[in-house]
Amino acid sequence: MVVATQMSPIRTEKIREIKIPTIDLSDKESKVSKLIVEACEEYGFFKVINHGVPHHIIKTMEDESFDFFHKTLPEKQRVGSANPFGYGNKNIGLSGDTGELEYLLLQTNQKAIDHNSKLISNTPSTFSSIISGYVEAVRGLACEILGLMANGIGVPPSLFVTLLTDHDSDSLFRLNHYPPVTDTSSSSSFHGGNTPIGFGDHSDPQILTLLTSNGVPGLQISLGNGVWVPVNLDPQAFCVIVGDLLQVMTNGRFKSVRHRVMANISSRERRLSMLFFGGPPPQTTITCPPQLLKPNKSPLYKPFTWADYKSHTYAHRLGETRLDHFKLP
Ligand code: GA4
Repeated sequence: MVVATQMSPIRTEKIREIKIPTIDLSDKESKVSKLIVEACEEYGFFKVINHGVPHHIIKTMEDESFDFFHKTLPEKQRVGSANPFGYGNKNIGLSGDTGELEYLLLQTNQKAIDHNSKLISNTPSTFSSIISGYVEAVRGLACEILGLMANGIGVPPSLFVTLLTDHDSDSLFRLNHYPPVTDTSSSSSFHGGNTPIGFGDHSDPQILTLLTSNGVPGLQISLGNGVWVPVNLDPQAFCVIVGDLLQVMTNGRFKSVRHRVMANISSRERRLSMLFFGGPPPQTTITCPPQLLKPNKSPLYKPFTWADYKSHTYAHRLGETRLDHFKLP
């Protein structure tokens, strides 16, 4: 059912309510792998509950994040401006994109965590162990989900899972803070619509993303053709977002879903989201393994390394469909 239409001088957008798949990972009776595969094929997006990441790990990370964002601007800027890693305020990426948010974007290796903890917190060793605890727990969940996906499509789990467990895996951690926007007339982030944007329409370049938030709304996923679906997320769940690399590795069977965050104009509360982006080691060649190529179906994309794809990503705007550049004729 279409419940609202936002008039836009540039494109017609419809907001639709659908039931986003919610998968209970503790349900050993159900065909969890099959449900995950169906969700990746249809939406490139699903929620997981009973995922095994202890609530206190999520809550402590959330509290630490709010502590950081409550600091003064000069204190936050001590982390260094996001280039692309560090503290960002309304600027996204390196090509001039903007949104109504502030964020921390960090690499997940221990050296980077230790270095940044000294700049972020007054108690760096405590902060470092909180962030490492969170990242490792969520990486574990990402590996479990990748293993279930692999099972569901009939390839050995190690084919996917080792990409995130490798010592050089290139995963990122991001904290996004969307404060309430009270004066929309001062926003420069309309992106052609009537409502300011928190984080513009894009797909994630990595393999998969795990997102949790404090329950304040804003996230929407695209069904294509200008139809957007709001995602209501309770803080006990994770959203799983298929990234561009997984789309290539499954030869287009799984969809890397476009998503966006509307600016926080409807709530007085602050929206916080915490995202783990699972990426492989930079020199990994990304291609569809032969066992996943269906008979009579040729590869859709030419092989490329993750390092190549990242350079391409950072040389372009947020909203671009980057995989088009790697499509085979
Ligand atoms: C989208 C997913 C992740 O948040 C991110 C983003 C990155 C950034 O903010 O630095 C990018 C964006 C993301 C895709 C296009 C480029 C790069 C901003 C941007 C304009 C950290 C990532 O890996 O790609």
